[in-house]
Amino acid sequence: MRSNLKPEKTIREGRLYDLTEQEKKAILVGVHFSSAAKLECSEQLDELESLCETYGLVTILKMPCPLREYNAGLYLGKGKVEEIGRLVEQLQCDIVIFDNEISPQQQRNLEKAFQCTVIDRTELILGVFAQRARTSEAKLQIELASVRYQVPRLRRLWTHLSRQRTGGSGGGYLKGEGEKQIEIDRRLLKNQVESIQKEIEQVARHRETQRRERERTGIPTFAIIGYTNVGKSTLMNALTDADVFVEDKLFATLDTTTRKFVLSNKQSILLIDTVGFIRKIPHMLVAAFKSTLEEAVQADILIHLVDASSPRASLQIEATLEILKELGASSRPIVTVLNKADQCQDSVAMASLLEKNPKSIAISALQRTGFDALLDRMMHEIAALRKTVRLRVPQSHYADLSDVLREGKVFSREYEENDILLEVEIPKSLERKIAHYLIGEQ
Ligand SMILES: Nc1nc2c(ncn2[C@@H]2O[C@H](COP(=O)(O)OP(=O)(O)OP(=O)(O)O)[C@@H](O)[C@H]2O)c(=O)[nH]1
Ligand SMILES: [Mg+2]
Repeated sequence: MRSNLKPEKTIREGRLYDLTEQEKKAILVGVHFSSAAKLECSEQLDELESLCETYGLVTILKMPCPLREYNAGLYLGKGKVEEIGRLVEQLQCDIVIFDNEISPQQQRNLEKAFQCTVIDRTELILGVFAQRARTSEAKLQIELASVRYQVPRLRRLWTHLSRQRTGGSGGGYLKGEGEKQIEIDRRLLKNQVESIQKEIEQVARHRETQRRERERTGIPTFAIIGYTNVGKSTLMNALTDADVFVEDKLFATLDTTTRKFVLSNKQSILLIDTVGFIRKIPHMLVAAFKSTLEEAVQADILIHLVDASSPRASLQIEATLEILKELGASSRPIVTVLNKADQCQDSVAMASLLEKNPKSIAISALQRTGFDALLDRMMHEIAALRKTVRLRVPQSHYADLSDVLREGKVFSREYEENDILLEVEIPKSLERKIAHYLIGEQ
């Protein structure tokens, strides 16, 4: 077995087990249940290849395999497993990556059959995140996700160690040592999960305070969300001086960045750059990044950025909307923005995207075109966030409304005995503050 699985080497360190520099050739395997689904399977393998490239693995072969019957032990049919085993040998590959999720048991059996490391898409995504996490919060989040991922797989890591120790000469360890170790390790991991969770909660509390603070000021917030690598950070940089890291690889951004921006009508807004989404995002990642993602989806308005030049644009839109639904954010106002218009060779594809997504706006974040239409639309969306209300406020309470008056636009002010009558346009986010004084609205 060429791979060297050691319990102390985990994805947490940003490397998939112990692959050395020369050992990084990968075979990618996807399955489809009908010949009609083969094209989609191949497209998904292209995305898996991008993930591999981001991680630093070289894809040698992509294999869309027809699957007639699910094999509980090996996932694929026996003949296919033998074929892949031979290819691993011939092509001197070090790792086989499955686009679909495989069970820890299947993983073990396949490693035995292929005589090399076998992982699935989830583990690769976790590896990519681990490698690219920069801030302490992102590091904590990925640590939590990978520890959760490791728990059911402990046996695999320890079986190897156990075999190694008992097999050699000079006594070694007793049979079953690995089993006992699994129990100890499971407990250790459980403690680890709890302590990381506590730290994350603390960060999340801080984030929540910041969010409340923003809500208090009533400045409208826009979150730029969308599939990974569509140009979210490029747009953020083009509109503000955020200087966010941009790269033509997946998951360049793992943290949210917020910047103030002033629209041409002098309206201040906050713009948030967010971590990108991906199809079949591992659940433990969504759970671990919940506080980061929540901050994004709780923005007043979502700018859903799409890479219109990608042949997979429609699938990516679907995947993004699906994740928004999971996060409970699909009812937020969404502005669909078709980016990379400069790179769209296929005008028919662009026209079809515009047709399928009515009211969407085409831009190039890189060449800064289409921005006027985008900014106009943003102003329009803000207007829809505001409403005009009539209030009766006792003079002694007038100071309570300082936020409302600062963020609102007062149309009329009349004095009546002890009260002040106001007609004022306010952000809907401040509605709670005026509820007590409301006498009418438009
Ligand atoms: N041609 C073209 N390329 C663009 C445009 N916008 C962004 N890009 C390129 O797309 C790649 C990804 O850009 P990012 O801004 O990092 O994308 P992102 O959505 O923030 O990606 P993640 O943070 O990884 O999710 C970079 O190579 C950008 O230069 C555009 O309008 N046209
Ligand atoms: Mg980014």
